[in-house]
Amino acid sequence: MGSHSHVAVVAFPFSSHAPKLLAVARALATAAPSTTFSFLSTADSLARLPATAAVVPGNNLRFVEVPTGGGGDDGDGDEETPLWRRMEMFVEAAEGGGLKRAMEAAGDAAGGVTVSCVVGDAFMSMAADAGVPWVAVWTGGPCALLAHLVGDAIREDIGDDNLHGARADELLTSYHGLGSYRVRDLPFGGAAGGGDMHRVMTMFLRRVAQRLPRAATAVAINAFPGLFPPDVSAALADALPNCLPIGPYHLLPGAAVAAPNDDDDPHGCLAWLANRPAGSVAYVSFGTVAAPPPDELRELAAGLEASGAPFLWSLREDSWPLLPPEFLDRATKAGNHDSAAGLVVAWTPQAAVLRHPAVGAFVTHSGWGAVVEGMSGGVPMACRPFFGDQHMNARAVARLWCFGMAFDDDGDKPFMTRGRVSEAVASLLAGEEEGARMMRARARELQARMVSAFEPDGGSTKSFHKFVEIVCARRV
Ligand code: U2F
Repeated sequence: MGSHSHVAVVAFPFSSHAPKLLAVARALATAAPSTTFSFLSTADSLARLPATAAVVPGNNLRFVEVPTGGGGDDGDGDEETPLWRRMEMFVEAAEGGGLKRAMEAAGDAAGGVTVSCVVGDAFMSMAADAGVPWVAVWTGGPCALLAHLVGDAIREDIGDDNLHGARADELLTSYHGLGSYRVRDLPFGGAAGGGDMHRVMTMFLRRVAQRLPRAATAVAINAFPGLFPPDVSAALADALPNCLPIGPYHLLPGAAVAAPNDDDDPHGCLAWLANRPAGSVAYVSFGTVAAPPPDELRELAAGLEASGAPFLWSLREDSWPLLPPEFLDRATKAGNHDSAAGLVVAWTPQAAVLRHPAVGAFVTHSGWGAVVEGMSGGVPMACRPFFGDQHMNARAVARLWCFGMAFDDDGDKPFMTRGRVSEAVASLLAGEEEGARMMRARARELQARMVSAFEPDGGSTKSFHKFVEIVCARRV
């Protein structure tokens, strides 16, 4: 580790990717105080990070803007341009020299110390051509990465349009590490935003799958060693150079941003939870992209009310008009008083919410961030997957780790019906049946394993040391 090395950490500035990369950047800067770290993202994505995001003990983390690729005012904050197109333009610009120029600018800003390693979101696979070692960070479900790595072979075998066809329930036993998953769980179908988003995501992920094995120096995954069965870890280790389970990223020492005030809990969720008994509240969130269709949203709302449990629901405001009439009034009125009903807000400090003792169940889209945050809170989950890795993640929650359940896709019925929701919530929170008790016990067990992974000789600690060594190695 030299006193003059300079590492660029490159974010993918959409959905929740940048905060996840920031957690890795902060942990690196904390672990290697004599190395300079430049965190590269678009102006808009940097502005969305907490005000204290760059504050680390060694004062060795700085933020550098990369172009949005939109030209003129067509920035990544431009709501007129669809998300898929903003992603496409951003990646095209980064591929076309934008990333290289931003790295040069970072070097100039660091007093002429050129970048000697790039740690980048795996989606920024053009970093492979930056002329310095590329250490990739995968933010999604590790098994989905495995599926993408052999995606072309699977597509040839099953056909792109057949995920829900005759072979939908077939187990992927002929693919190393994927034998617990069904064809229907594969991360290739659908995407929020329809056909164009699907096309763009498929293109990105194919490039990632081609470049990672050949060009990356190491690949970090957001899991702790031993979370997955040995065949999964072996398949990842075979396919990728230095595959390092250093996660969950949000638990790495130094990763969390210190909150100087209530900025990160503008709706007072933690204070609301403080008045609720332990394990009594259902927390509901579908992440930053997924949105249940209107009829399903109403079923979910009715199911939450029918469960009789207090609930905290993170729901983007554009969906509020879709809720049943008077639902919000009813929920908030009762929620303001005592134990009944709930609180609906546009944003929560989710990781802290899930660690709060009052939260006893999590209804989620099973994005990978949600899964590891649920685990770190020891909270059993009810999964309603939408697209990408979410089906595989839901399957793993319900069948591999058994700390939750997945709403089934019956084809004609919505995944979440009023009856299913109320039954799932009541059962996860306080069901006395064997299955429910087991899920709660498994959630606590996984939480404890996660804590041990970060002890001084724990698996994530050791992987992270190796990660730091690779990233900060002196290069001539
Ligand atoms: C995409 O994921 P999402 O952004 O939809 O979902 P998550 O991986 O679960 O991450 C969401 C993050 O946003 C935070 C939450 C997670 O860290 O704590 N958050 C919050 O703080 N407050 C809120 O009210 C709501 C969310 C994709 F859709 C997934 O399938 C992929 O697995 C994921 C990979 O990065 O990207």
